[in-house]
Amino acid sequence: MKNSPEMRGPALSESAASAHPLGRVVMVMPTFNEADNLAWIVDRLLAAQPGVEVLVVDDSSPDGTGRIADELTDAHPRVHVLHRTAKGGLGAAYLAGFAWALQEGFDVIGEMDADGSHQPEQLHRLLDALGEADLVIGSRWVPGGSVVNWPWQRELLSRGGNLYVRLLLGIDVRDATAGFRLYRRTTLEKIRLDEVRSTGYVFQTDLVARTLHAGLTVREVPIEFVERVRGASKMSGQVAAESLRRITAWGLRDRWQQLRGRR
Ligand SMILES: Nc1nc2c(ncn2[C@@H]2O[C@H](COP(=O)(O)OP(=O)(O)O)[C@@H](O)[C@H]2O)c(=O)[nH]1
Ligand SMILES: [Mg+2]
Repeated sequence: MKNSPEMRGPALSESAASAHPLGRVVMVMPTFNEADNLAWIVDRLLAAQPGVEVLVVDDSSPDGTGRIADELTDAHPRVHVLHRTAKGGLGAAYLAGFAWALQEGFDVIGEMDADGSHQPEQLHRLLDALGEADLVIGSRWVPGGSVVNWPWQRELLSRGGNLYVRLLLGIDVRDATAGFRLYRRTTLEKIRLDEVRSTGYVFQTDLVARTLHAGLTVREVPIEFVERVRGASKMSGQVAAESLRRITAWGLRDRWQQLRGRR
């Protein structure tokens, strides 16, 4: 069945205009079962960044997250929501959110989790860096970056995953899997989003690689990533398997093209 989104929220003309020199900014926030976190994180974001708007992309969460998002849109003109009909993965949710944001004319389109891991109070670090970049990543693995409350297995998975990405794809990004980001609208227009097939968390790596391949500039700024205290992670074996499969395939394709280019 097609996962057709349904929109709710005030008309954009009623929305507060962004005061940011880069133009209108929207943070796309995918949610699946984040009822205990959503209002808390959205309120923090609205307080930390007056002018920035929020698009919640909810995949019909059974715990009522979508209803909470509706209440937030009714209460705040800067909050919008896109309801999808089934859980389709993080990447699919972002693609739907980006399509909406591009159509609505936003100049800066961001990503952040709804579980509190990405702190709205640190978003200014990313905004400040976007003046000299086409994509800014809030990074755990550059000097000054950190992770709070991760078990060693999870840290190993993230560090190991990033090392694998760097080795196979040959890209010099320390935290290619991170999901606290800002894209210029022009970046998303250049990287052929219609060709993206990644549905899960590998979407993040996919988009960094596409940005670099397009000759655009990626900057990493340090952030403190705080592991969620409420609700459960949606990371799964299936999500990890898609990452491994796609990154390996991209790496092999690149090497093959290199070899053919040498002949
Ligand atoms: N709409 C949507 N959101 C998702 C999906 N999977 C994860 N998310 C959201 O993506 C963000 C990151 O997921 P999380 O479970 O915290 O991953 P972790 O931080 O890697 O453990 C959270 O806001 C989740 O609610 C999905 O399939 N659809
Ligand atoms: Mg999380």
